[in-house]
Amino acid sequence: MIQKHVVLRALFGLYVVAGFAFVLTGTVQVVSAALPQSADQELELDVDIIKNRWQWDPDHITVGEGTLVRLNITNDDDYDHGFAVSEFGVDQRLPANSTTTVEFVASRAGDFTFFCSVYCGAGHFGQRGTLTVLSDDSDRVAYEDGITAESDLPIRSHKDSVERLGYTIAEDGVKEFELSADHIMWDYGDGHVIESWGYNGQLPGPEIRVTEGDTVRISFTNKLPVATTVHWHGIDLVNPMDGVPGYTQDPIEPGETFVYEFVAYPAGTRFYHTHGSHHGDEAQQMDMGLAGAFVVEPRDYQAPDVEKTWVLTERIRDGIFPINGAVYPETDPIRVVEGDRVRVRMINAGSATFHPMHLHGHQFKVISVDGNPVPEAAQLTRNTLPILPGETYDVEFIADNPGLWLFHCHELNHAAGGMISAVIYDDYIGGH
Ligand SMILES: [Cu+2]
Repeated sequence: MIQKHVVLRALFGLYVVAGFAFVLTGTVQVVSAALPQSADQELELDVDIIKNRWQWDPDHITVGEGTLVRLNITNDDDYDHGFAVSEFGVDQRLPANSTTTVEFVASRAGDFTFFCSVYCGAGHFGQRGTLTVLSDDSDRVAYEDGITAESDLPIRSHKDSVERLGYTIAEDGVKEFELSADHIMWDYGDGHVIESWGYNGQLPGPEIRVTEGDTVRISFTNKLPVATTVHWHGIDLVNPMDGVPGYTQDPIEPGETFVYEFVAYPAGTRFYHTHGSHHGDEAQQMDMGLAGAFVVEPRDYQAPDVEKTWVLTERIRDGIFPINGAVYPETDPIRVVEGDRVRVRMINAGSATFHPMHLHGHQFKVISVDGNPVPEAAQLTRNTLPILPGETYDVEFIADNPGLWLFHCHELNHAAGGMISAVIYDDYIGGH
């Protein structure tokens, strides 16, 4: 597991800049800009960039508020990176094959993203980590101390997941759902168990499926150690229910419940996902698992013979690209019989990368884009379809070529990271 926590809250007494001298040796550079007058704690930490993987190690650093943070960052890549934390005005180039020291004071509490600020290739946009700055007096300190040992969290996998979220019909006819965001350890099925945040304790969250025009009431409880929100992606709802922190609502604090109520419109493959506690942490919350499908069926819905919903997500720092919370070969295949009409609803709920989804042995028609039906004359016939973050596509094909056929992401690093499923014909005997 790459994710590590480094917690330091020791008191070092008054730190005075003038009292320090830095030794310059070899490729170590010292950045002395923006040194503080004083800080009551300090943390010196070695950070590595894992070679050719666009990952920080550690990728989660926890410090107390007011700490002078000194990071000795080693970049063994043959290309430059950068280290930036926008909120603290830190942006430092990290030249290739060298160690650079970056200093700043973590002057206020919260979760902050540190990221690569120099474009460096394929993994650039995923090269992120989290700096958690704990305020000394918050309840969160005690809470985080309690869960820093990751083994305290329940370990779950796609085998524990429910496919669809059940509901009750209230006296006023509204469909009522209970949703929570939970802190768990998630097993993607490849032996790696990763600290995650999931709706109702699973990745992705359970599919919510309703009929167009239904009024839905979703009682959401935040059981995370951080504030969050829920956004209903692609639904034309009333503005106060849109789930954007600081814009349509206050962030939902740990332990709080917020009730979302809206009319499900228009029909189509939509999804729900965190919008973070502010604009800066949405990506982190998404990639830790806070997304699920929201399918609105039209009133006259004619279900195909076989229907699948795939939520495509990413844990870039861990090299994991799951389908419905599992990596190949743990992913569920699509089981068909010859002649079936098969619909796959694909949702890219990752924060950064696109997925050219490719089906072997068949052509499919793209029947919906972002949930909205494509007129028949305009439906493209394809076998590979790129899906950008935030997009959804419904594709349909006729099972007319018996066999065992892969259906996978053709960004082959993603395939290697698990984004592979298959179409399997019942009774087919053959192959290797
Ligand atoms: Cu991909």
